Amino acid sequence: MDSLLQLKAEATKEVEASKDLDALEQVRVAYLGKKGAIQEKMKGLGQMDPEERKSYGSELNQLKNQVTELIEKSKKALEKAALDARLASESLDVTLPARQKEEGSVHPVSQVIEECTEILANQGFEVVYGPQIEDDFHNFTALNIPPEHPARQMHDTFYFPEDEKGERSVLRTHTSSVQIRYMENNKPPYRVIAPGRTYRCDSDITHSPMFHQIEGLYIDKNITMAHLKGCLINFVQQFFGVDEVPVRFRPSFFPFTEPSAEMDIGCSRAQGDFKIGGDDWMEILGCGMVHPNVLKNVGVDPDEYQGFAFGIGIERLAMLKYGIADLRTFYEADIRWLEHYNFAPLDIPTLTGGLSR
Ligand code: 2NM
Repeated sequence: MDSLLQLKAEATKEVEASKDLDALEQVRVAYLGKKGAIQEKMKGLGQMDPEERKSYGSELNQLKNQVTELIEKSKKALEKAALDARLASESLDVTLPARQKEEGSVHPVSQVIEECTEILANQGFEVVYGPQIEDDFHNFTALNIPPEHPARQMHDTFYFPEDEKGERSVLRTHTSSVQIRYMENNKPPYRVIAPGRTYRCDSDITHSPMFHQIEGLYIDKNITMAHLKGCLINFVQQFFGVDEVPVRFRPSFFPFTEPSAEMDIGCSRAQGDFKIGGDDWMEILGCGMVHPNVLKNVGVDPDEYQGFAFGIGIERLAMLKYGIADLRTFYEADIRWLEHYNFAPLDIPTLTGGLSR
């Protein structure tokens, strides 16, 4: 009996000395395990006479239950202590400053498309879109571009392989094709702009095989070159944010307009710096009165309707307005470059998104 009391005293001492769950488990194995001290004593029961076995067995069982209870209690206490320690060490310091939220910014190409769209939408132009893969008719033929025209040649245009009908699709070389589609499907009068990607087989420091355009078209019964000039002068004044932008219109040639012109703005360029105003001229867009053949090709009577069209290169405009020196940087997808321009994302639906159909 004394040895059981001693065993209980030792077990109690060892349980109390267990500072963590691992140590406690070792104590449990030492006393209650298959080869533990209590189990060993159980084995001795067989050699005892019945009377002794009964009382000793009962004492032993009681001891076993007591030690089990002791260990369970200690286990709960240790688990709680471990959880408390974790809660204390992992607590949140709500007084720490918030981590900076990373926000995206708008690419200069998107920014300029939005700026142009806003200005022209205020002049009543509606935004339209069309496919980037075009057929020969919408990209060339309807625009009065003859079969032998150099723009159609392999080295200027990206052609797809011939289809079953022997026809070759192209990556559109301008967004005029969008306006052709619009005119086919709508009745004049109309005023539309078509922004988007365009492709030409050209790649050097000033040319990218993919670039962006915004083309405008205004058709009604009495639209003249005066409206064209008014529209574009107003456009550049708003775009560059100055009241007096010197402009000039130089005669030019496009198969889809007659007469055709190029618009220059007066500027000064000193040591790579660009300023509006000065004795220098910089070409910024092409324009003209839509050729009667183009109107006929889309089912509009040129004796009843006429109007103007223009085409603007977005990258060129962005380079002028924001002082971007190298065209190639537009397509490098360098986050640092984007952060440098840092155009804030609009949190209202953009005009380009909001006005499209
Ligand atoms: C330019 C210059 C002049 C143009 C013509 C048309 C259409 F479809 F109406 F015929 N859209 N855009 C045009 C006219 C484009 O880009 C330099």
